[in-house]
Amino acid sequence: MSTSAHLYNRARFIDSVPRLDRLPTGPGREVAFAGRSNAGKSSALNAITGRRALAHTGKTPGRTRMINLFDLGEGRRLVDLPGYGYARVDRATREAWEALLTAYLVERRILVGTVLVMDIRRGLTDLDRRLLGLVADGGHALHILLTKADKLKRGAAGSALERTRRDVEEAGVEATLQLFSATRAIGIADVHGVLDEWFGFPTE
Ligand SMILES: Nc1nc2c(ncn2[C@@H]2O[C@H](COP(=O)(O)OP(=O)(O)OP(=O)(O)O)[C@@H](O)[C@H]2O)c(=O)[nH]1
Ligand SMILES: [Mg+2]
Repeated sequence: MSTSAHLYNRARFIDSVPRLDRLPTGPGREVAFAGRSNAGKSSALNAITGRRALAHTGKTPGRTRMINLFDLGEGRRLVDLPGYGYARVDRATREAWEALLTAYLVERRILVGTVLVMDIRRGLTDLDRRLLGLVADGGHALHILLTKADKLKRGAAGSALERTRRDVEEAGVEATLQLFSATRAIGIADVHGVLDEWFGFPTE
């Protein structure tokens, strides 16, 4: 357990919004979770907050279609963004989710950092690269979770981490990276440390 685990455990669902103009107004700090559909964003949020049923997860990709907001108090929020790249919906729907996600990342003024969630067994896809570009252009801090690390042996997981680190560097983007698993609770204290800084929670 990290010392700040209790701060994330207080997370409470606020709202699901289909449009940016429905987001809460006023001062605050938001940290967004983005990534391919089915990468494990909602599961990561549940593991980070220690709340198993906070964000809806599922076997069917495309579970998260709106912007879901979770309150940590004092205007601090965790944000579950719709996944991108899900092929099995019609094009108009997919484009609408991707437009919502893009608009959030580009326009949200109180966004303090983005967590890109990637399935460790897949490399960076074109859409991931587009997202890296968006985040870099916006000047936001970026942290990458290589999740489902439980699916690989330790050596293979380490190689995947190094490969992704190189790819991100070659894309000219600054980011921190780590191994993660929602099911085995790997890397939770590390991600708490990153979020603590972004949210301005006291660290020792
Ligand atoms: N083995 C393993 N499976 C995981 C892990 N995280 C998520 N999964 C599984 O991956 C699937 C997708 O997880 P979600 O958390 O719903 O993924 P998501 O990125 O929120 O998906 P969308 O909302 O559709 O974009 C589910 O079947 C999860 O149980 C993990 O760390 N390890
Ligand atoms: Mg989801």
